[in-house]
Amino acid sequence: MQTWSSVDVPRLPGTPRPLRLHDTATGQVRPTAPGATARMYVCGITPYDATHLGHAATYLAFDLVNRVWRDNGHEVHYVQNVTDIDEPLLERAERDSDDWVVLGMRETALFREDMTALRVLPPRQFVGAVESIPEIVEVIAKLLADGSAYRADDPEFPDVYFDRNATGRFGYESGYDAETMGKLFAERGGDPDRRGKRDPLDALLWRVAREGEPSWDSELGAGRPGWHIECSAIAVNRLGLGFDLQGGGSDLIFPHHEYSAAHAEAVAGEHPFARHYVHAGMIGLDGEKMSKSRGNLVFVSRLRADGVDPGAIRLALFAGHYRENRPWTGALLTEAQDRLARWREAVDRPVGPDATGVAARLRDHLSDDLDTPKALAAVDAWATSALRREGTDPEAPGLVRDAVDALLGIRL
Ligand code: 5CA
Ligand code: ZN
Repeated sequence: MQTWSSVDVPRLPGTPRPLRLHDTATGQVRPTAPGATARMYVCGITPYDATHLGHAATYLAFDLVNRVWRDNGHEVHYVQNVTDIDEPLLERAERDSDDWVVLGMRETALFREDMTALRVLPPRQFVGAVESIPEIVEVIAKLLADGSAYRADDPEFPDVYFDRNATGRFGYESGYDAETMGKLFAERGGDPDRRGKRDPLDALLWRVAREGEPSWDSELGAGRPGWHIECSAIAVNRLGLGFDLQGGGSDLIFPHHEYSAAHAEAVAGEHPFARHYVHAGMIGLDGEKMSKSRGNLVFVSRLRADGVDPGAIRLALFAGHYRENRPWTGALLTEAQDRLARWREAVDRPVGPDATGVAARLRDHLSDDLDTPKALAAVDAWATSALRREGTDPEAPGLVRDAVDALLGIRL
């Protein structure tokens, strides 16, 4: 699939700080330790509706990871998928008498536009599930061949399932107990009651064709892939095993990232799938998680159409910590618009207080598990001082402009 267009990132003077991030698998904030090229996979959208502020918050968090790594001199090999075939997409197309292919293409195009407007650095590879079916089939065939997968005991629909105990490590990524796993598996696309499975928590790898459903011919028989194997195959085939970061919202901790990891580790006989599992909190609206299925959505494209500066959307979402579940409110946006105006006014001055400390504090806070509230406060302090006409450094406004651009992705 075509990715979106890139934006220039200014290089900053001074000393970058290596990035530490919270890792779900260990429950700790640990240093990331990428080589010359940092390797990141972030789960992409299921394109049946427009990008809402929850999606945006998640992609913006990983955009900060990308920016901090680049500041540290790493190349970033960033891969993102698009789940352009899955149950929710088919259901929405059916509901609206739409063609699922056209629906997916339309929403993916809008997503690219939203990401471009938000100045999110694009993935190097933006990969659809449909275009990846041959490579996904290859991985499933390997899992079947080595006994990590099996056919459901159902002569009519012998779907392929993953034996969740194939690696002997199942559960290490989420750390959830059996009860939580059972509940989340059922809630988030799993099929615990499906007849013919060996264990209720075994996950679907290949769904044999049903009448009226899209399917692809393959050595597994006609059918379509399950969800977790999609990300597992797309990630490992581009980044290799043991890549630096697997990311997404916290609703993907289980089952999605647990199984993606288990599938890949079972095929390779190696551990781990990713060295960090990083999860963004959920953005809510009116007391509930913002979600397409609930319909309580604020779309990025709607705000853009209303003339909201995408920089203000960034600031509104960065006002809270990425790992916290937090609500979207009108007040949050108004405060962000005020802050953006203040910062712009401050950097538009010909001189200001010395700004080397601002760049250093931005780096300190962002490298500490993306502490954006403190990073914003550091810029606030400089802007307040500049607007009080303190400082006479002619370099300062330009340095703040570059630091906010490079590290927060906001053009002042
Ligand atoms: N296609 C799959 C991942 S492979 C999927 O989850 N798609 S999605 O469109 O439902 O979500 C896209 C990304 O946005 C995921 O990382 C998801 O965790 C995140 N996300 C969804 N809702 C919210 C929310 N309310 N707040 C924060 N992030 C969210
Ligand atoms: Zn995924």
